[in-house]
Amino acid sequence: MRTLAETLPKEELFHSGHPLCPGCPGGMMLRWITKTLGKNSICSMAATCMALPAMVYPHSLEIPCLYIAMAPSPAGITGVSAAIKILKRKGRIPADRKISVFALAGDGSAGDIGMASLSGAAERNDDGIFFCFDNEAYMNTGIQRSSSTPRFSWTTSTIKGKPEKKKDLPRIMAAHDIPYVATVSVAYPDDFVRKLEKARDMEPGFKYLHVHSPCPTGWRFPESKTIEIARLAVETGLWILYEVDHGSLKVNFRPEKRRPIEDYLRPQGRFRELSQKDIQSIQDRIDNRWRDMRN
Ligand SMILES: Cc1ncc(C[n+]2csc(CCOP(=O)(O)OP(=O)(O)O)c2C)c(N)n1
Repeated sequence: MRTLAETLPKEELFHSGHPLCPGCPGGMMLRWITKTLGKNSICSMAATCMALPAMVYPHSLEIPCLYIAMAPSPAGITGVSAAIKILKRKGRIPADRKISVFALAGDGSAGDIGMASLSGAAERNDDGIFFCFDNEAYMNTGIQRSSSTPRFSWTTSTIKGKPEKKKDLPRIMAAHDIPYVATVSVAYPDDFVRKLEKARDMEPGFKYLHVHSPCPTGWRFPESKTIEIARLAVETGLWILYEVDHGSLKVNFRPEKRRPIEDYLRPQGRFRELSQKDIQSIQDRIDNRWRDMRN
């Protein structure tokens, strides 16, 4: 079987020297996205850590980007894909040219500030791929809690741990009945790229990919451990890799024996204050969720 490195184009459209933090999973994600979607793509970029390679000079992202406010990155998909349609109709660009339109936003944009815009673009089934880079807080402005921050997690605005639960954005997006929703992880690149290729090659419509993105800076773990933490999230069953293809749900990876959630929580400084009771309550939630995912 060919490895991912053999399958993807050699050409790099995301370059080294970028301003992302050491150990940031966003660098890997941007490489896979740009290699899979190619030069003929346009990004609608919200204010997020991911915008830094696109806007800080010299740019490390070699594809056209609209750098727009936090809320309207999904509306960027709407506008750009409508413009492409009109330009094709007028013959200004070849009708058969495949141009991938995508939006990139953090969990704060996608789940909080831009949620109405995201829901609107999904309900209209506008043509593009939306990536939620979920590092579970507003990282770019100093690690403030978002609706995607998990319960009990330390952030600079929840210094005693966040009392509320994490919003389940992929499930909310699946409820929009769009052609494709998938959860992905930077520790599973083959699964990531396969799902992205599927979204790219599908009929026009709104596709949503939710990227679990461990952040060494905000989650308080050493920068060499990003992939390890990402893998532990999947092996403990906390982060479930699944896809909803035209309404049909499929779990893509079922750990043979789920590791205890403590293995994932303990290496992260943001969960340092958790009691055994808190840990057990997280374990119970995971067990319940897997019961729902039996089929
Ligand atoms: C409406 C609005 N509020 C606040 C900001 C300031 N701001 C810029 S980036 C950012 C953090 C974004 O967090 P998230 O969307 O989770 O992405 P991350 O930085 O974690 O990648 C904030 C709050 C903004 N640009 N616009």
